Amino acid sequence: MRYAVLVTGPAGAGKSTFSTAFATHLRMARRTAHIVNLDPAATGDAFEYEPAIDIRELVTLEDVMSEMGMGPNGGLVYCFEYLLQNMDWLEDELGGYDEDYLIIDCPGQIELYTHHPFLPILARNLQRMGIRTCAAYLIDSQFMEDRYKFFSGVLSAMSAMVNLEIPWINIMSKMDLVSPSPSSEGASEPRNGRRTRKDISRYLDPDPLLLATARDGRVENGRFHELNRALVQLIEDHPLVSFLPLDLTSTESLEVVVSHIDFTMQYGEDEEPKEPNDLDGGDFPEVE
Ligand SMILES: Nc1nc2c(ncn2[C@@H]2O[C@H](COP(=O)(O)OP(=O)(O)O)[C@@H](O)[C@H]2O)c(=O)[nH]1
Ligand SMILES: [Mg+2]
Repeated sequence: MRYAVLVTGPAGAGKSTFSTAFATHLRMARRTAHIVNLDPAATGDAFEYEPAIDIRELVTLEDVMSEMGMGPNGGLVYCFEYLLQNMDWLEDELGGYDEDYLIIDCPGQIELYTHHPFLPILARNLQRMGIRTCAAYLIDSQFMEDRYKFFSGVLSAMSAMVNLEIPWINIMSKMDLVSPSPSSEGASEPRNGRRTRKDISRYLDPDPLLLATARDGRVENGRFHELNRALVQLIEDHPLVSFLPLDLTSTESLEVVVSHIDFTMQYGEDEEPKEPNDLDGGDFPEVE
């Protein structure tokens, strides 16, 4: 059985960094892992080691822009359409990998997740090739600095999730940047600009009331009140999205995320289905 994880999410979320750490982790556990780069705009030094398969061998954004006279956004869409028309190229490239774990590092154009059929078509093709596929959607922990930005991230994750009909997990990346303050544990609001565990858990398991309450004591803009209320209702009625915290400075945190991905794909079909380690996300326990 072959496995593939689509590593998705907006630009700068940490997809390439996570893909590399994930591959290194699997290799250290003596599992064969290969990185597949599907970002035609990735710069040469984006990876610590060479991707096994690289869309840039088929098409690069640079060439499309210079040869077709396209801008970066149109150029990217052209690149994906070109890849979809050349699925046999990908199939040939993938043909050499048996019994393996493919980590597919996707580009960050948000349109790809919300509007464009690229990822659903790609996922269907992988499944047709007999590759068991799941997706991980990353958002940057820095989104928690701005509730509106955070909820726009939540809504993008939801939209991507309903478009892509495969098993899915959401990851809050770069948790090393938001270590909770040990002295104010249990308090509900950040103190001295530091976040508390309870505060963080309201984001990992998104609490729609964060949207409804004013921040920094400022009065909410009345025009958006109704819209925010509708969004609160939507998220309450469809609690589809919660985030696993990922702190790449902690091996344990990476292990928890990997065990969830393994569980999502039921990795190792001959074994008993495994329960993921530490369902509550390790360092950031849920609160009632
Ligand atoms: N502090 C911190 N920075 C990170 C982490 N992961 C990625 N970054 C930084 O975030 C930026 C974007 O990362 P990259 O992996 O290229 O994001 P991508 O566009 O989603 O592939 C880079 O400057 C990385 O060094 C992390 O876990 N912690
Ligand atoms: Mg990248």
